[in-house]
Amino acid sequence: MRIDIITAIPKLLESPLGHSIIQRAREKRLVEIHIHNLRDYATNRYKSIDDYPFGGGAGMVMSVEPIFKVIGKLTGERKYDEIIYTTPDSERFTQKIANNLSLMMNIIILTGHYKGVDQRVRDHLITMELSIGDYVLSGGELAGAVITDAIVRLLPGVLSDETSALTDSFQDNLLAPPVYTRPANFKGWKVPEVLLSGHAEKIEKWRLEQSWDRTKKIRPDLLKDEE
Ligand code: 6GU
Repeated sequence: MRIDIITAIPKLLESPLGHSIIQRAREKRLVEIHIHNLRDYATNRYKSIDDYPFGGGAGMVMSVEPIFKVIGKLTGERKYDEIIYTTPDSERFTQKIANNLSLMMNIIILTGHYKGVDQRVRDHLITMELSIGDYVLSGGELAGAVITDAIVRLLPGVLSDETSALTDSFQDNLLAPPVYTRPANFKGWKVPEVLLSGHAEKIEKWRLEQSWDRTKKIRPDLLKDEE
């Protein structure tokens, strides 16, 4: 899979996508992640990528020209399955969407910044808009990193234990059960007896119960919408 990320602040994405599991996936060539600096595509002599909003109002608006230029260059090189724009006023990103995107060959993620992007970008260039939750970030860059991370860890071979992505919270609309490691007794804080029993069936049953109880208590909404 290939992911092209277009951003005004490349540094905000390079670090989160340059370490640990995602970095190893890149080194193993399981994914290609290319980060493009929008400023390199500025068309005027001031190298600006934003401007004042028509009609007045606070904040700057990301201009259509540089975005058109970089997306045009990329789509001229290969076909893209989705061209995504990160913005809080859009559909909520979920595990289901991550699963779907992880099956694609090539995607572009345009990360929003400033007061927003010229609406013509959204109308004519973007195929999908995603928000990562009901709160406002100072920019869409971190949202782009979150979405990329959630996709890449699902790609075959990225996680060492093939089943571990399948047992994540949300994959079956249940929160994950608690986990423990040594020591079995730390200052009197004991690990549940069943986990030390070696009885695989009982352990599985306990984990499922824990998942259910935690979901009912913390996220009952997940039990309702079986999407
Ligand atoms: Cl995608 N962008 C911004 N700026 N804030 C957000 C978001 C995106 N998703 C949740 N909050």
